[in-house]
Amino acid sequence: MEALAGLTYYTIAISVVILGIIVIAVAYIIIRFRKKSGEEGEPYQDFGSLKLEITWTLIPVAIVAVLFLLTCSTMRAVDPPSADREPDIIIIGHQWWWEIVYPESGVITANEVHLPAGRQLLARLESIDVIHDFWVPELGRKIDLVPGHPNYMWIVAGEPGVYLGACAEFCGAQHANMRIRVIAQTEEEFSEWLTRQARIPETPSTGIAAEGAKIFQEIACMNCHTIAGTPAAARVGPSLTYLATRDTIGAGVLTNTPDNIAKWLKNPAKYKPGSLMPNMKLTDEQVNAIVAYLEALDE
Ligand code: HEC
Ligand SMILES: [Cu+2]
Repeated sequence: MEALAGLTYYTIAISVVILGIIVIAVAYIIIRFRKKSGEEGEPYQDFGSLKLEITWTLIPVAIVAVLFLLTCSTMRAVDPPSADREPDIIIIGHQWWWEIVYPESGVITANEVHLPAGRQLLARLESIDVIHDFWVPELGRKIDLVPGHPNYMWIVAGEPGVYLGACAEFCGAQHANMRIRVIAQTEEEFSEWLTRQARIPETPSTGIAAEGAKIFQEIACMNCHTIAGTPAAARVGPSLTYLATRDTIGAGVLTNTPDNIAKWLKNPAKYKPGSLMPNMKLTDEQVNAIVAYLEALDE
C-alpha cells in the first residue's frame, strides 16, 4: 500500500504543479495581452515558434518518462516473484467464505488471516468455485482469486491491529457477506496463535460435549467440515477445529458466541440466505451438544 500510495502522491504532486503553471500562465496572458482602450480590431498574432514547440513537446515527454519510471518501480515493489518459492499463506475463496492455510505448519482456519505485524508474507490466492477478490483497503493491493490460476501478492500489516476487508468481485447471493478480518499480531502472539492452532485437540470423552462429538460424526457434518484428530477432514465448509478462537462466524454475519453458533446451526439460511451450509434440521438437544463439543475443542 505504501508503494501504491507513494505513486499516487507523486502523480498528484506533478499534476498540481502543472495545473498551477497553467492557471498562472492563463491569468497572466489574459491580463497582459488584453485589449487596451483605444485599440482597434484583433490583437497582434504571432505564428510558428520552433523553440516553443520543442519546449512544449520535451517537457511532457520528460514528465511521462518520470511517471513511467515511478510506475515501473512501484510494480516491482508490489508484484511478488510468483512461483519461485512456497507461499507463507494460501487464501482460498469459497462461496461465501475464505479458507486460510499456513502450509508450513499445516494450520487451516477460516475468514481470519493472522499475520505477524511488520513481516512481509507471500500469499497465494486461489478459488475453488468462481472468481472472488481479496481486498483489505488498508493493506492496499486488491487481487482476484481465479479458479485454476493462482495469483500471488505480498501481504504486510505495519502495526498490530484488526484490518477489515471484503470480497470485491461479485460472486453470487452472499457476496456481500464474505468479509475478511486480518488480525496483525506481535511476533510472539502470532507464533503462540499458530502453535495453538497446529495442536490436535482432544475429543471430549464425557458429558454433553462427548455427546456432541458423537452427533457430529454420525450426521453429515463431516461430509463438509474438518476437525483435526477426527475422521472429519472435508473442506467444503470452514475448518471447525478451533472455531471457538475466531471472532465471527459465517464470514462476518454473526459474532462468535455459543448462542450465535446455536442459532447458525438451527438455520444458517436465516443469517446467510443461499448459504451452502444446509439446514440440518437439528433438535435443540443436538444443537446444544454440538455447541458444547465445538467449544470444548479449545480447552
Ligand atoms: C453440505 C455441506 C455442509 C454440511 C453437511 C454442514 N455444513 Fe456447516 N458449513 C458449510 C459451509 C459451506 C459453511 C460456510 C457458510 C458460509 O459462511 O457461507 C458452513 C459453516 C458452518 C459453521 C460456521 C463456521 C464459520 O467459521 O463460519 C459451523 C459452526 C458449521 N458449519 C457447523 C456444522 C455442523 C455442526 C454440521 C452438522 C450438523 C454442519 N456444519 C454441516 C457446509 C456444510
Ligand atoms: Cu467472493
